[in-house]
Amino acid sequence: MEGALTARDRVGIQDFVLLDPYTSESAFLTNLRKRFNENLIYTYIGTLLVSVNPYKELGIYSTKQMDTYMGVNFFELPPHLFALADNAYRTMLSETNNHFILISGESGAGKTEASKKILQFYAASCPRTRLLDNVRDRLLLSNPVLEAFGNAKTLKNDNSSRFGKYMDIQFDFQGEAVGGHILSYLLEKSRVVHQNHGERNFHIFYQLVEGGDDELLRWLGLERNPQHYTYLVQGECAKVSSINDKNDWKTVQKALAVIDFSETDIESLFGIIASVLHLGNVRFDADARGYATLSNGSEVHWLSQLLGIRAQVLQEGLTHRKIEAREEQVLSPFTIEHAVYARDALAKAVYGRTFTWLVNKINESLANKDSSRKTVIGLLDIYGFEVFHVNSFEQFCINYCNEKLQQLFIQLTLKSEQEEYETEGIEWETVPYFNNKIICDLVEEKHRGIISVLDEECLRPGEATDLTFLQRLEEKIIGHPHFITHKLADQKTRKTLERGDFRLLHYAGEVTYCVVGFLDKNNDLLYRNVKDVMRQSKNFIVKQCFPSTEPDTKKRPETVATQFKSSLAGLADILMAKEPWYVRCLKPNDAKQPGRFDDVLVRHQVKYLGLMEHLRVRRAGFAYRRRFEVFLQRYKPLCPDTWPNWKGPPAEGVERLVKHLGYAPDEYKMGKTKIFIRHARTLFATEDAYEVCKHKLATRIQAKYKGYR
Ligand code: AD9
Ligand code: MG
Repeated sequence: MEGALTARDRVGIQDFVLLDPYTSESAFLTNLRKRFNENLIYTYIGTLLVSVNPYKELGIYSTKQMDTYMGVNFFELPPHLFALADNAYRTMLSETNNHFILISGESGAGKTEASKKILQFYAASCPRTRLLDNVRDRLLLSNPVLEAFGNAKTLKNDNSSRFGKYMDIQFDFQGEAVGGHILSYLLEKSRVVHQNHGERNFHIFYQLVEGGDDELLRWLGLERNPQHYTYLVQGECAKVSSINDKNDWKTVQKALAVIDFSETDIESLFGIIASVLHLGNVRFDADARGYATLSNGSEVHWLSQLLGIRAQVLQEGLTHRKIEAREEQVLSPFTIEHAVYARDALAKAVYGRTFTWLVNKINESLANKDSSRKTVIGLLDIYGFEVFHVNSFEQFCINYCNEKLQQLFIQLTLKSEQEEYETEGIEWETVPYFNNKIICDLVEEKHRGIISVLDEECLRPGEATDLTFLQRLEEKIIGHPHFITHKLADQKTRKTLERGDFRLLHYAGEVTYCVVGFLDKNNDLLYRNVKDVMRQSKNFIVKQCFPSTEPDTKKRPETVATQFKSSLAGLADILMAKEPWYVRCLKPNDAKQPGRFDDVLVRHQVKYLGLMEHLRVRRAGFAYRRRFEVFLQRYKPLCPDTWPNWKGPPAEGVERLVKHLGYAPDEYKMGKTKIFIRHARTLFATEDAYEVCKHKLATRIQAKYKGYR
C-alpha cells in the first residue's frame, strides 16, 4: 500500500548492528524512540541489550513469555531480557563455564527491575525437582527482604538501591538452580539518621510502623505513625503514592519465614529496627555545667527493654565517653553536640551491622550443601550514577563505583576486543573511545588519589577538617583535567562553585561534591565505650554484631573509602574470571513518567555509556571468537572431513569445516589461535545444525543398540 508505514518504519530495527548509517547518533536515537513509542523497550547491539525504562507495566514478563524465550536462539525472537538470560544460561551449560550479567545505568534506569526479572526467569526455566523448589523460592524471596532493608525512596527513584549487590546463582550440571551467594557493597548508612527533603529512610521502618500488627507494635513500644519518629520525618514524605508499605510488610514477613528465619531471629530483628527508631527520639538537655543529660527516660526504657541492656548502662553510654588516662579509665561527659553525634553513630552502626548480619543469614539459607562442582551466573545490580542538588561522600562513593564498572566494561569490550584483534593478527581499524581510567586513577591512585588524600587527613584528628582536606586536594591534584575547585577554576566556572566544594568531571557528567562530612563519614568512628555497652546486649543479633571477641585494636581500622576501594577491586577480579553479558539501562525522562522520551537526556546516556563506540566495534568486528580446538571439537560432526577425528592442524580442520558449512569468505577470519565469526546469527545457525546432527547421531546409536537386543 502506497504511503503506508512499513513495520520497520514503525517499530525500528531490533539490532543496532543493522542500523544505517550505523555511525549516526541521531539515527540511533530515532530508532530507540520509535521502539519506545511502540512499547518495545529492548534493542540489541549484537548480544548487548539496551533497555529503556517504560515506567509502566507492559505485560512482557509473564510465564508465557518466559516459555516463549526458553531454549530459543537469540535472534529468532524480538529482543528481550529473557533472551539474554536464556543465552547466558545455555552457554554456561554447553561450555560449563561461569558467566555474569552486568546491569548498568543511572539511578532509576531499571537495573533492579531487570535483575529481578532475570532471577524470576531462572527460577522458572531450569528443570524442577520437588526437592529443590525451596532453593528457588529462597533465591526469589531474598529480594524483597534485602530491598526492604537496603532500598529507599530518593529524589531519583522511589525504590532506589542504597547498597551494591552481586549475586551468584549456582547451577548443577543438569542446569538446576542449587544455591546462591550474595555479596553486598557499602550500604548508605547515613540515611538511617538523615534524609534529604523528598527522600525517605529505608523502607523497612515504614513497613513496620504501617504494617506491623497492634500487638507487635505494643511489644516494641512503637506508635502507628511515622511522623512520631525523628529518623522518619526529615524528608517530609513518609507516605509515597507508588509504595504500599502495608503490603510490602506482609511480603517481607512471608519471605523471612521461607528463608529460615526463626522466631528469635525475627523478634531480634524487629527489636533492632524499633530500637533505632527509639534511639532517634532520644533528646538531650544541658545540665548546669553545659553537659548532656537525657531529656526523658522513656526512650531509654524501651531501648533497655528491646536490647536487653540495663537502662543505667545505656544512659551512661549515651552521655559519656570513656577516656584512658594512664592506668585508669575516666568517664568524660559529652556536650549536647557530642551526645547527638554518638547517638547517631550508634544508630548507623547498629543498622549497618544488622544489614551485614542479614546478608550472611540469607547466604546461609541459600548455601548449597552439595560440594560437587557447579557453574554460576552472577547478577550485578548496584546503585546507579546519581547527581543531586547537594552531593556528599555517599554520592562520591556511588559514582566512583559506577566509574569502576564503566572501566570494567571498557576493558572487557572496547579495549580487550581491539587488543585481541591485534594479537591475533586480524586487520583492524581502531575505534577511538573515551577511556575513563583517568578518572578512576584520580579517585583511587596511591598517595595522589582523592581517597589517599582523604585517608591522610583522617590520620590527623583534631587538626584536620573537611576544609583542610579540600586544601590538600588542591595542592596535590592541581592541573588534573577532571578535577576543579573554586581556587583552581577559571573565572566562569568559579561563579558556579562554592568554596567548600570540589567538582569531578565523571564519565557520566559533572558532579559537584560538598566536602562537609567527608572526614567524619570516611572515619566512621564509634566510641569504644558505646561498643562496650552494645556488647552487653541480650538481643540475639546485636550480640553477634558486637561480639565480645572483636579485636579492640589499637591499630586504626581501614577507612570506609579504602575498604570500598578494596571490595570493588575484589569484585572486578570476580567478574574478570567470568564470561560477560551486558544490559545497559536507559532512563527516558526525569519525571519517572510513562510515554515520555526526553531526547536530550537519552542522548547524553547513549554518549557516556559508550554505546556508539560499542556499536562501531561490533559492526566492524566479530561477534564471536572461539579457539580452533574448541570450535572443532564441538562442530566436527558437521563435516565428513573432520568427523570422527581430525588429525591435522586445528586451523586447517576449522577451515575445512566452515567451508563445508558454506560460510561466506567475509563472514569469518582465521586468527593465530582462534576463528572469528562476524555475526552471532552465523554461529547460532551452526549451533542449530549441530543440535539436529546430535539428535540424528543419538537416534542412529539407539537404533544400533536395538539391533543388538
Ligand atoms: V537505582 O540505581 O537502584 O536508584 P535502578 O535500580 O536502576 O535505580 P529500578 O530498577 O529500581 O531502577 O527502576 C525504577 C522504577 O522504574 C521501578 O520501581 C519501576 O517503577 C520502573 N521500572 C523499571 N524497569 C521497569 C520495567 N522493565 N517495566 C516497568 C519498570 N517498570
Ligand atoms: Mg536499583
